[in-house]
Amino acid sequence: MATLDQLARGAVGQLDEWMHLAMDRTVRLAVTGLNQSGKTVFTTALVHHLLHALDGVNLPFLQVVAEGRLQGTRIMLQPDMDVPAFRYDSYLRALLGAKPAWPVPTDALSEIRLAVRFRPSGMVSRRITPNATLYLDIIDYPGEWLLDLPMLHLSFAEWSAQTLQRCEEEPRRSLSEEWRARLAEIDLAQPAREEPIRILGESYTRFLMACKEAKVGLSFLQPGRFTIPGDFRGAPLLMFSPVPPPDHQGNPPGSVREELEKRFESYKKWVIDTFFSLHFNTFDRQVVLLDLLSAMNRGPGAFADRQMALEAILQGFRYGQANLFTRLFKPRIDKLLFAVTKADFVAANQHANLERLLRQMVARPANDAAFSGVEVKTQALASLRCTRTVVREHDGRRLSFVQGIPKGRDKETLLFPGEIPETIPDPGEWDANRFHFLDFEPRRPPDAETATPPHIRLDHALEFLLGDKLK
Ligand SMILES: Nc1nc2c(ncn2[C@@H]2O[C@H](COP(=O)(O)OP(=O)(O)O)[C@@H](O)[C@H]2O)c(=O)[nH]1
Ligand SMILES: [Mg+2]
Repeated sequence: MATLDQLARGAVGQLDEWMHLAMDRTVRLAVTGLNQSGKTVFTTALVHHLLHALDGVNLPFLQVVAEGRLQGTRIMLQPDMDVPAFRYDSYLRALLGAKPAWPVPTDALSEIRLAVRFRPSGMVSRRITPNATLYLDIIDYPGEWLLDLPMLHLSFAEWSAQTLQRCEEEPRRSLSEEWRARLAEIDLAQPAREEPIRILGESYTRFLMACKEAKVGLSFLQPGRFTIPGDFRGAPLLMFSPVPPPDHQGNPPGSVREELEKRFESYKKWVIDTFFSLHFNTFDRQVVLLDLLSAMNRGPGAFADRQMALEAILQGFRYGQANLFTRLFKPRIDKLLFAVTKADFVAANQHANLERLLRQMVARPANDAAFSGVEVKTQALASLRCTRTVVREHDGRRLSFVQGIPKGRDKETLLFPGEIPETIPDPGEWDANRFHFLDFEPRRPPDAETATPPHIRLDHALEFLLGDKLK
């Protein structure tokens, strides 16, 4: 039985929690983006720089640090028992090890909680609490899960028709051959049996995975969980496929077609219940990361597909409209950051154009969100800067190069990555290999034991996301 002392301590704990909530000192910051957009590295860097903010000069633009009010940051026990932990330690070990390596890719939601202690700047809050604590939960989740938003207001027949129509164009056309051959073979009116449905579902999943492969690099792949299944790999929910419209006999009860439709509907319901109601509704602030440069490497087709995927993802952040999303959920997100990651692929003088491109890509959702009172920022950043800009004369012109270790090599190389256009080029303006931005190996700073690794504008991002909560 609990002693009086324990009860009292419990009550104090609760009161403390309540005080924090009342004083608005808890923030749930969600980080999303498609596969490989840089979520894990961003979250790791964010945690690392906050933990080391007192050591040095790594976050000059974060006011609470610049004003000397930060007292320290600590990793806390995670609040949600049923959510995987964000493996900060192992990611950091990989990045800053003797032979630095990028973290192993992950494909599920994970979470980490920090407590940031600081001295409030205002007279009143200082009188109430000379020391304040901001509890910061950071949640990293796959952007692919948001790709399902447009499915939620489609019927199975509508979604099937749209998906099949997309398969009339290359590269989807060739990649979908095997799956479409199976569709042609299967009698959708026959009584449903597990095996043919599974074979069809697996074939459709293989098609999606082939579209996703690096050299094709398509992004608009629905259902999102088919490519990033998380815990539900192999469940019937993730085992269906779009189908052509029925002929005159319609949907006989108990048929394959009816079973597929049932799975589609339960997928929608499950996605809403598990992700949107359980997680998405609890986010206060959202970061959307975009790997614009790798998308440009893949050429106009893949780039346009990425833009379509982005539009779908951003439906979640289009407030103020009577869309399904706002009817289903009451989003409480009050700050939204769109960031192009890996800005260190290009020289510093190209960052302004990178930000311009980003602004064009997210103009509509950014405008809608801002109109509804959400604060929006767009910026370019590098969570872990792996190159430095070197300016050299070349044929009488001053050119900006980057110097770093390209992926797969072991020596520093000086490269001219090319220039970022001011606007998104029209499909006709992309000659073959117009863009060729290289990936880099993570670089260990020479004084890795003492110094924090370099970044680009991570402190600006932090000030935007948390500055007001650390006042
Ligand atoms: N040069 C550079 N590469 C980065 C940076 N952040 C991420 N990357 C690259 O992008 C890859 C994917 O990053 P990751 O954080 O795992 O992406 P996630 O799938 O969104 O979690 C990494 O393996 C790196 O190759 C960065 O700040 N600079
Ligand atoms: Mg990741």
